[in-house]
Amino acid sequence: MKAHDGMYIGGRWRPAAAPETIAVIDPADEQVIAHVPAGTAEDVDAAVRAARAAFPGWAATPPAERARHIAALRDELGRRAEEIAETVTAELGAPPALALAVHASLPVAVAGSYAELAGSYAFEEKIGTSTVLMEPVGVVGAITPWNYPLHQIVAKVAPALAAGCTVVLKPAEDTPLTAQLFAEAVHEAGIPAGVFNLVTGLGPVTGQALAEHEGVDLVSFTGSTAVGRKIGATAGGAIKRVALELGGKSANVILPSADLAKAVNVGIANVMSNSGQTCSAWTRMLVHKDRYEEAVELAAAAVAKYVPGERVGPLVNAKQQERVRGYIEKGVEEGARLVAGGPEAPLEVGYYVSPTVFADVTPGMTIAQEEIFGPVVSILKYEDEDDALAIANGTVYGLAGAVWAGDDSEAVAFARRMDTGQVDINGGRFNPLAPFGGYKQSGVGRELGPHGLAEYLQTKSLQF
Ligand code: TXE
Repeated sequence: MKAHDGMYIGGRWRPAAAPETIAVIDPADEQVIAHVPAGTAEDVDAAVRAARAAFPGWAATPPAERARHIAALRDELGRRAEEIAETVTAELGAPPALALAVHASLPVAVAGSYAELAGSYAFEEKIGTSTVLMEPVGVVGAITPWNYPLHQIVAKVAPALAAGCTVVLKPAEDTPLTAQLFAEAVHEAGIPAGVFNLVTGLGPVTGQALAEHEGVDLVSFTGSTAVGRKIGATAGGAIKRVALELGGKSANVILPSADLAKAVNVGIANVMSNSGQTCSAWTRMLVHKDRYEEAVELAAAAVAKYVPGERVGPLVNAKQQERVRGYIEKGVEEGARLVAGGPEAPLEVGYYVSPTVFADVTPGMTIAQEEIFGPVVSILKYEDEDDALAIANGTVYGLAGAVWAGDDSEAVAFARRMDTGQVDINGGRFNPLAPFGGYKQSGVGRELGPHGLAEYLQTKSLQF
């Protein structure tokens, strides 16, 4: 697979400071497909300097012109959709249809939304006798995960650029090729040198150097809660702005009046998509006791359609495969009833995990509390609405969720009581303008839409 052997810094591909490389592996066949440079603190420093140098010019560029640049980037990403999809399939293992329909397309929609917002956002407002200016925070250090390689990048870079910030990106070590394609698109779009910079490398080396760099004004991180906590502490110590998008354990609450078959089928599809490697996945299905067995049967039938190697891809790497299989073993050990799947790998080659459904899961079990990040659904039973709410809110996370009921207003009444950042009502629909982010330990700050743009701004009041 095509790969750059340098870093994209200051508008060109430059040799890395050290000769070490990272092997990129296709998780479907475990073969090495490329190598990219393993960045050091020296590379990070060069990238941050380039971003700092470009900041005054980009911040002073009129928003309408920044909008034109982001529109050019959107067009470039759209033009490269097939190449992007193939790359995501190669390094993440996403089935080709999903790679094209979601991994390559979603970022085009998000970039498009920021091309519009950059031009229409009120960067200045009157409050009483004062004028309040919304100014870019400065240099952004973006650290992204591998689960939606391009979406995670665009969800940070597009709003940062719209706000007038410049960026240094450290993408996940599992999926650096998509990040290199993104850098090529930035270049082709004619975005000025230094506004966007890319340093590939390992989390504890390159990522940490970026988070700690004193030339970075804001760190935007998406990944595990453990690393997020560390980055939050570092940023807090330096009085640096931070945005954290972390894990989830979202509840899919099916109220008694809901269309059960639809709620269960969509619920299973939601978790199976991307092999369960989605932070907002509805991994806990909550069903009323009177309809419980019916729901379990529907879930078992629904999951049978998700065949590993066809509709369901592998997990991203061997570590994640082991981790998810470990959770499945834990579920069995703690007494949950396995109704589909199990810990055995379904295919001999590739980091596959069997699509798995557990019934008789109780709220205190490990599989009902911790983020599994694989194709595993836990079905829990509730007595009444208050019990359902206590279960839904009873984890340290609060990222997303769903409520199904006979009508939207009943579902909305329940959703208002949920401690979570996003709730899909009777199925929901993706809206690139709606804020996305966590309550509780699911994170700090919001991505997407105007709320996502506001993360990259600081305010100045002019007093008259
Ligand atoms: O995440 P890491 P991992 C969750 C999910 C998954 C678990 C582990 O539960 O099973 O995390 O995944 C960089 N300083 N999510 O190990 O390590 C790293 O290089 C600075 C949820 O892959 O958090 C990568 O770019 N950066 C999730 C990014 O952090 C560091 C998406 C994420 O990797 C670093 C992914 C350090 N010390 C995993 N250590 C979501 N919220 O969508 C690592 N990194």
